Amino acid sequence: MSASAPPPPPRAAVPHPDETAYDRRRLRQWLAGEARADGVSRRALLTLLAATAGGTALASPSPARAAGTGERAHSAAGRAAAGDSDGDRAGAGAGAPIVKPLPPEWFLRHGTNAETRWEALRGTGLHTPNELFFVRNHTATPVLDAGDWRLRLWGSGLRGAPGEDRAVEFGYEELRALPAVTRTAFVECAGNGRGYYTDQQGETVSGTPWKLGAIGVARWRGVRLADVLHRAGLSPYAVDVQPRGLDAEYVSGGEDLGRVRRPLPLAKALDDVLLAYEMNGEPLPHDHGHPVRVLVPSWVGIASVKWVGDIEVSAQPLFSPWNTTLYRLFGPAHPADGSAPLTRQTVKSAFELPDGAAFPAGQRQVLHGRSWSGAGGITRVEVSTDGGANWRPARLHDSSRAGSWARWSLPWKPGAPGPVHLLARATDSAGRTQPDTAVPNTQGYLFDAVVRHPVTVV
Ligand SMILES: Nc1nc2c(c(=O)[nH]1)N[C@H]1C(S)=C(S)[C@@H](COP(=O)(O)O)O[C@H]1N2
Ligand SMILES: [Mo]
Repeated sequence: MSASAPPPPPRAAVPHPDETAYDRRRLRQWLAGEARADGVSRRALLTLLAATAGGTALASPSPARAAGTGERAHSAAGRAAAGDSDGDRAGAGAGAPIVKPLPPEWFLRHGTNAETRWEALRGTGLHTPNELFFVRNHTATPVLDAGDWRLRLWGSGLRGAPGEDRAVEFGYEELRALPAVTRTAFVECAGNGRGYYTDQQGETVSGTPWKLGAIGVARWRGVRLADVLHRAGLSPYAVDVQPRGLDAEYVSGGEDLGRVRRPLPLAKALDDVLLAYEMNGEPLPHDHGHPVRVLVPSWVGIASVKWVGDIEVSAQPLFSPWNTTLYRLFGPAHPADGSAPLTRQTVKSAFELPDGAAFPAGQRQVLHGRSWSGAGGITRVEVSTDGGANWRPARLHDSSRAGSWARWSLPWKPGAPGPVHLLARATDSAGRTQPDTAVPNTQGYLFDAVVRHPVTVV
């Protein structure tokens, strides 16, 4: 085995260029009074605008639609700089935030959230069993009845006479009667790996200090959002689609941000997004969005709104706290006033081992792990069993598949007793390789660096 070439220098986790351009256009439209931003302060939007080319020319903006609906006194931009928290406690609800059992040998607890332990995935297949799947709740799981559930589509992006109430409803059975599709996809929190910004890089970041367990891969079954939008009467003027959850309003730092909602550009909504009602062959479990959730393949988990109750289809661009002050990159390495909203996930790798796993010296082992990316399938994984000095290619057990992970393995005969770090470094079909260091951001999103996994040879 030989030392491989040094990995490429660290670079910012850059959002998709199309999304950057789209975001700028939307912000300029807001400035011209052509966009709605309920629940987002003018100040927060102006801060974002300052980063765009057109932003500087505009001293005295007057967003036509801000009054009445959205203009609450949020100091959201300031909060963004300080970093909002992925780990805030539930603002509402006295019961347990998560319904399913969370045995400590399977999960690490973080407030209203639960992270899957990687050692618990050893021996599981491509799909993460529902019982083991991580849970990320802004507040608490609402226990909903599919029989009472309705999905309401509404807004200026649906066809209808002016002044007419443009709204269409679907019941659960109506949705299930539409053509079904099945697809394997991960849901991964934008903050997955956040804890390593601190542990490996000494950065202070806000939010839940996830290790690498805020990801799961499932086989989702549901209907294409595109089919539902077309049935609802999509107008040629629609630009944004904003699903909203039925869970409680999210209160962060004393401010009520409203119910979880985040606009999707129409192009993505029409591409590969599902309204999922089954997960791994079972009705969607309560904690994962029962009866129906949005599933946005390859994008950050926040896009996959659980317990979806309504979808605004808008002819105007939309903003929410979840694509303005949250889920953008802030900090010195990023545009002065924040990146475009996060979309695709980064490349990561994890060993199916507990931290501090012990291996007998001189005994042949097989190390197992998985790698994944939001930009394509995994084409190559290299592993180092000596702290990064030497690298060997791992054997890939799954073919390269966008939106999923690839399992891999590598034989290892541990040498002399003592502590050692295991490292895995993946490359995806878009040519992205995990760097040694992730470019930090205040809220600790999109970690992508190689993780140094501590084990002991005994
Ligand atoms: N309604 C609603 N949808 C939501 C959330 C939430 O708190 N409420 N959390 C989001 C986030 S941040 C993530 S990472 C994923 C987590 O999905 P899971 O809990 O099924 O793993 O759901 C997303 N959808
Ligand atoms: Mo998340």
